[in-house]
Amino acid sequence: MKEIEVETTKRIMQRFWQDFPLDLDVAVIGAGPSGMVAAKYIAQAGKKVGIFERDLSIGGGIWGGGMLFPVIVVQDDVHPILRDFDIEGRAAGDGYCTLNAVEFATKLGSKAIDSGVKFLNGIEVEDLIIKNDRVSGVVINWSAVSAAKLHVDPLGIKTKTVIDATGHPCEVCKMILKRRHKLATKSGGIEGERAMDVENAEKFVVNNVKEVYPNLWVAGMAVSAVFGGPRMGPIFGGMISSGKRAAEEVLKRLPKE
Ligand code: 48F
Repeated sequence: MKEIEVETTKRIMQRFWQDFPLDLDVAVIGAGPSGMVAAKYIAQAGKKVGIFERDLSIGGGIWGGGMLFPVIVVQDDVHPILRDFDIEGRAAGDGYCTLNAVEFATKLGSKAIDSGVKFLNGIEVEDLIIKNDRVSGVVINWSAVSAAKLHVDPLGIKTKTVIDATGHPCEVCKMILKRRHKLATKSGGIEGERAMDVENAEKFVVNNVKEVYPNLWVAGMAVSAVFGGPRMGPIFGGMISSGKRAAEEVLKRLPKE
């Protein structure tokens, strides 16, 4: 007779291992709005995509809306993206609409899953694998290990491309500098975010989606931090447009099957 306790353990281990990617086309770091949008469009094109998220929950900066009011504002021109994720915006008729933060976070996640994205939550990217001056993988560990300050060696995953969607801290780009390489920015380093200026910030995060180091792209708020754009607050049209642009650019560069 099967013992349910052991069966549960076995099934969790087996299923986790079945789904766990050792070799990705694209590793997206950060399951905020820009990362989830980028991941969905790339997976939809048939590529193998994993999102590594340090927290147990997806959504990044979405949940808190503006100052904990769980409402998000987007511009009307992102309706095509909202439709791809089945998200209902409430239009005001003046170029802007509001979204429920919970609906926004959960539908970005569920539609990305439906497109084939593997979410690897509770896992932190702590370093990069760099060979011949190109990123060729990510170094991962359980977030619980760093939270508990345990000395545990990480594991490595192979990937053709990495997207830094870690938001304001632009953590993946900082890893390039930590390993004494330069970024494709004016100074070769992180330019740092400027003061809030919503209109310019929204354009900046879309227009500056770039490959900042061979095989490393930046999307979302990390774009502003790395290239010196303004901050913006809880208006998210730029975030999802930046994710979509990152997907389009990365897809142009990935080998065709
Ligand atoms: O911050 P976040 O939501 O990034 P985003 O897509 O969106 C920014 C907006 O939320 C908001 C804004 C818009 O107006 O200003 O801030 O640019 O999501 C980033 C995610 O990355 C995770 C982090 O937990 C968060 O969920 N993250 C950060 N560093 C790592 C990481 C890491 N080293 N490994 C794994 N996950």
